[in-house]
Amino acid sequence: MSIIAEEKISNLKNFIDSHDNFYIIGHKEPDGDCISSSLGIAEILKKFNKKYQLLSAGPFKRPEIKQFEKQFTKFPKKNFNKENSAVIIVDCSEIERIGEEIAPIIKDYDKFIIDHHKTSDIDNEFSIIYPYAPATAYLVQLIYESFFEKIDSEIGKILFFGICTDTGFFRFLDADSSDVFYAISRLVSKGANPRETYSEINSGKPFSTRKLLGLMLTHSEQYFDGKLIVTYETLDDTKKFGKDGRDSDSLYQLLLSVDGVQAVLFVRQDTDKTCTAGFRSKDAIDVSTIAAKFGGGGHKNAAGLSTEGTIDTLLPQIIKEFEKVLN
Ligand SMILES: [Mn+2]
Repeated sequence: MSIIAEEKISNLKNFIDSHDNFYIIGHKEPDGDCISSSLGIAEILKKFNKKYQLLSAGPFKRPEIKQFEKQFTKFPKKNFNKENSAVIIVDCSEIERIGEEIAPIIKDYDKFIIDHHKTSDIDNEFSIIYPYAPATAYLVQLIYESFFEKIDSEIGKILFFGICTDTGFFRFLDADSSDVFYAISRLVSKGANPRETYSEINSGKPFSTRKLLGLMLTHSEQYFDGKLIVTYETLDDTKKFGKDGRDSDSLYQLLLSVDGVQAVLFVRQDTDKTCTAGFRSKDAIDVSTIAAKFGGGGHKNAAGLSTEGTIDTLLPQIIKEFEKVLN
């Protein structure tokens, strides 16, 4: 049983049939789901004897996707003719998120979108968008299986990796996800290895990211009887330990596991005058509305913003907004 309507599958089949060449592209700052979905679509196109180029604005910062970087280029190696070529966009519904340099290049081609982001309100014959799908790689698996029935072992492993990254290794899946587990079991029966994949995703991190994590934990403070935990990263912290990236996922995970916490706020001083903030929350608290008050946005339980200001001025303002919903 597939959550994807048959009509949607035949729309995609028609789209593939009516073009010879394809650009495949996902969002900038790619993650495992974005990369594995792109590779899954490439495999499908290969089986239909179509030409394709894998594009990504990068950067390939996450250690677990590094091994796939050489299969992607930032710009097309050669330009496909607009008459018989098209773009398939995965794990992304907004052209801006593809990257500002690449967006103008693909602008005039026919496009088909495969995505699971909640921000998307596109629903036409050139899209397969299911916001309740836990990963785009899961949608790509279902598409693949509807075209070819049995999945090949190599691509099965890659799609499994994509589903694992977006579901936090199944931690974000709810009780209603038996269909997802059935799909996963088909991948495991084809050779996908949960233990190896977990170790691939959770290793290779630079030591400095652990030191930075330590600083963030030391800076953290509780507010409103512990319902909110706040931490920050100064320019000095970044200089010391932040050059090789950070591990925000681990930070949020550690702080959200504290007894009584409902939301976590993280503010980073990016430049002398600008800050980035990240928000995470548990079920009831909607952090996207708080982020929106400062020009940001996102999902109910995960949001972010970039704005002018310093940690000293911005933090108290955001905490004040939290006070309204947490006190
Ligand atoms: Mn995704």
